[in-house]
Amino acid sequence: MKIERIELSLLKLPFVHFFETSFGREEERTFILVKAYAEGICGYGEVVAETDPLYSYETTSTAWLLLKDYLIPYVFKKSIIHPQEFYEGVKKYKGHPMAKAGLELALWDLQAKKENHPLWKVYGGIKTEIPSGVSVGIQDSVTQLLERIHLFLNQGYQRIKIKIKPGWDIDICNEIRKEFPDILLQADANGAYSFNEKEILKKLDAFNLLMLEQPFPPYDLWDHSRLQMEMKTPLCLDESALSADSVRKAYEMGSCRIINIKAGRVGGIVEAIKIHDFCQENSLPVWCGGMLESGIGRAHNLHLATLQNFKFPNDLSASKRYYAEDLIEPDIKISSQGTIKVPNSPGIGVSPQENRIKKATLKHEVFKP
Ligand code: OSB
Ligand code: MG
Repeated sequence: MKIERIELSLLKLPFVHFFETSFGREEERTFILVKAYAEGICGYGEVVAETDPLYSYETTSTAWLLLKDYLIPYVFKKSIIHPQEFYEGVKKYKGHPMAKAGLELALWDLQAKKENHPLWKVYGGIKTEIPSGVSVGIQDSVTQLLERIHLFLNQGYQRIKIKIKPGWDIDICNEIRKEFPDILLQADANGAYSFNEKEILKKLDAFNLLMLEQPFPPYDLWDHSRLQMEMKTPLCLDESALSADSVRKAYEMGSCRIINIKAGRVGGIVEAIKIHDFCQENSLPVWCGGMLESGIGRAHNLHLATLQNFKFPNDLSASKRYYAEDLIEPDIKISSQGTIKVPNSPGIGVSPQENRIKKATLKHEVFKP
């Protein structure tokens, strides 16, 4: 398929409720939307890089630069391009997985639309409904946090993930367990602890957590493996699970017992599937993380989560949990059983709304061969 045009848009969407992690509080999401056109079809992808380099070194500006100067020119240089080919071809450029993933996702959507199949069928998924969990940020008070947990449980979410940081950890888990002794509960530190704070983390073993996500900073595998030896709670890697190769090393070192897969973090669907397959062969369960994507990125995540080894509720919540008006129709809904139906129309299977995209656009650029 010859790509005739690629468009980048920088969009800003306000959250319905602020989202606070150990990095700080965000009131809105700014991200890059990628559109790739061929034969009258448009494929959509989303770059998960944020405005500031807090989750990883990438930002919306670095991703825009990589796309403009390297990744888009590569696509135009090749006259026929399959996402797999794109993955192989841009490997030579070091790093910048989020920029690569955004364009690869657009090529996957395009490919699936051309084959007239929903994405999940194109890459071999097996599920039609995805178990849904919700990631609850740090709140102004424990009361507010408990209220939000109540709200989400009433909406049907199968598990609650809370964000922790030094000072918002043990006491918070204690309060939650007093109110909700039996819910599926997990904690995500986004790398906020250092190894010399491990005695605090070990206290989390008292709360029967499903997992503890990324206690130590990104890129680390060694300290995670030392902590896992001393904790019964399974550790899960997010920021440190950078590629199939780093996941293999994490497995061999015993750095975790669970892997959070995000196509954006690892450079796209091809790498995400490699991680999935490696984990499946080695009995390491995975689940699908999120980066507060718009409905476009989230639809991609839903398709990915249809693969067999996704074994836990995912950070895939309903549109209205994030945005007053999502970019797609129909919006993503959660059933009373706490699941989300995988769209079955071709490609991502949902319809991006051009009028809403336009309204949210801060910057736009069109690229042609
Ligand atoms: O660590 O999983 C994370 C959002 C932005 C950046 C990092 C993370 C998150 C979330 C939100 O936890 C998950 C979601 O999209 O629902
Ligand atoms: Mg995380």
